[in-house]
Amino acid sequence: DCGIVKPKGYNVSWHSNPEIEKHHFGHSHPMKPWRLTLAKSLIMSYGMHAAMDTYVSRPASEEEMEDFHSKDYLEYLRTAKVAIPDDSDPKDYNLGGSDCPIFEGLFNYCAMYSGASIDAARKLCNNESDIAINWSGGLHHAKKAEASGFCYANDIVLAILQLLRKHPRVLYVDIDVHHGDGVEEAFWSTDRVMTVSMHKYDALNFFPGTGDLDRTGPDSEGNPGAHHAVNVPLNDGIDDDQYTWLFKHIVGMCVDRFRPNAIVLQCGADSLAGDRLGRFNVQVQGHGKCVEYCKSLNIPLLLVGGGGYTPRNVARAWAHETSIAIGCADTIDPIIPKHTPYRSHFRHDTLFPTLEQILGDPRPNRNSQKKIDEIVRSITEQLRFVNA
Ligand code: ZLV
Ligand code: CA
Ligand code: ZN
Repeated sequence: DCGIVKPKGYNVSWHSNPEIEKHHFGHSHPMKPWRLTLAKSLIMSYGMHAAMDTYVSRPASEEEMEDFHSKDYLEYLRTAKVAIPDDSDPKDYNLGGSDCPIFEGLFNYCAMYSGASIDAARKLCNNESDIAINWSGGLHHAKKAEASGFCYANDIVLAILQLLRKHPRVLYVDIDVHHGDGVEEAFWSTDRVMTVSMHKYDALNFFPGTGDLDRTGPDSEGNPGAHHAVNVPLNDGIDDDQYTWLFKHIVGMCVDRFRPNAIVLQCGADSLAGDRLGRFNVQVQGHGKCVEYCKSLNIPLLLVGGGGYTPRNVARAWAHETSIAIGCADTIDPIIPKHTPYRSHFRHDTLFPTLEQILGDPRPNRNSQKKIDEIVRSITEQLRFVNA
């Protein structure tokens, strides 16, 4: 144990369920729920659980999931039969292809990660938590009646709907390398949720192909949602300095103009350097700075996971970010404790396995200062129309 204690007068809740980690999308599928086991192994071996209120989450009820999803889609999801993924014919609800295969226990998996996000949001609403964490959530592509990009139920939308029962305004921020299209679409026409996504953008060659700078909300000026979608389209290879500067600058402006009562941060770890599907050069430290900045705002904060396809780095990032939430990031030993289960998985890149991540082959940085300046100028202009 590393002598970590509960911060006084500050509550962090951690919502998880080992059942979730047992699900498999298929052997060649990049989404590995097992990465959650690895993250939990780090969090527990550092003794961080002692500093949090820990909850074994329960599955969401179908009724709770109907807050966003259609009855017929949920019915299909619940009864879908396991089959070999086949991309050759059009799918009902986009289910059963290679991105969104039908696997054993699929509905239970969805209900479990959704239940954890809903519970986490309720803890914030009751003032029982200052920060609530669900690393198994963050599945931002799912639509009302459609699976998309490894996401079947949108736990983020369900959690935000809980927060809106109490809070007038919720800010959603998404640092997954992919565009948070499902959450953006769900709240496209309301001024009660502002969505911000930073992502690799390439309309033709990178999933999902949406999220350009000029997609700011409904075009009709009378629509309350106008100007409430913020998109930060980036190119390959962005580094820690550029990324964290942009994050703080843009989220800072959004908070000033929108004055949110709660923040949901999707911490997709596929924005890290060396990710199997990602394109960025963000380090664990830079990724964590985004969490640290949101915490420093002193607004109820929900942290969810998301993408992340190099499991050892996903575990590093989410363990580091848990330590930021409980306030012990500066005091824990970066060398991973000897007794950590699966410790050998972290030996891959260094002699002593550490929490800090080592870059793989650095990707050339394709983000010019000129492009960064243009993004900031455009979003500054957009936010002049937002007045909360
Ligand atoms: O991290 O997929 O590019 C949140 C998240 O944001 C595609 N899908 C779709 C569009 C046409 N395709 C191709 C179908 C690919 C089928 C299987 C893979 C299998 C092996 C390795 C990589 C992929 C893959 N799929 C890479 N990118 C995709 C994307 C979906 C990305 C979802 C990101 C989810 C959890
Ligand atoms: Ca994103
Ligand atoms: Zn992603």
